[in-house]
Amino acid sequence: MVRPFLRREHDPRGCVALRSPRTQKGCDRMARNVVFRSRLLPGVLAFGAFAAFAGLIAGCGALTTTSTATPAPSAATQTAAKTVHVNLSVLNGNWPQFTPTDFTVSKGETVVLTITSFDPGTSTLPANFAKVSGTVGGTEMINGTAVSQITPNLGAHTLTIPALGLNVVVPAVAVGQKSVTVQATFQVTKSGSFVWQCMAPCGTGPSGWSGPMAEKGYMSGTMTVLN
Ligand SMILES: [Cu+2]
Repeated sequence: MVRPFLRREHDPRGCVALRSPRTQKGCDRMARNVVFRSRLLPGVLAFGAFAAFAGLIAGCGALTTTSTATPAPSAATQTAAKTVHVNLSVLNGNWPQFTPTDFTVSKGETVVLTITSFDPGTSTLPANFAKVSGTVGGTEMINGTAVSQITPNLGAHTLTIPALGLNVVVPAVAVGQKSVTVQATFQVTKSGSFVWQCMAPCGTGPSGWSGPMAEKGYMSGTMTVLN
């Protein structure tokens, strides 16, 4: 296969005919180069074909891996990560007192707020603060029963954040009971510092707005919402 190729290219132009030692040496070198190229070329082509085929296989492999490597998180995981529980108590000392009064949640979370009150004292609620607002479904659970409002004169306290339209109502502990449990669920969609206040006149003085209603750490506090 090589020889006809050599003869056709070089012999008619005089390599064989001119045969001086110098030209013969050049002819021999040209012949070797042609032989080398003619042997090398099929190898190069074969390797190129192999590389292209291997690249194709690798490409297919990469494509398959990409399509299956990022599974979406399940809805259950997302919900679990966003729910947070906040537990407060209302103590019945000389002055009624929420504890703690300050708490922190994060923006985007669903807050399950549980308030356990030990206070049997009643404080008649202003009518608009006897209604639950700003919670999921506009209700709260009182001892396991969903309610949207209470009878104003059975109230004791509220946890009210005017800036968020949130009003959670805490009734007085019923006669014969040790405590009452209120559970309210709400979502926080804004970050920042939100002051809450009890809107029942549960303090001292003629208006009920002195004493614990006027001093920090009893009937008001701060909900911090981290971004
Ligand atoms: Cu109060």
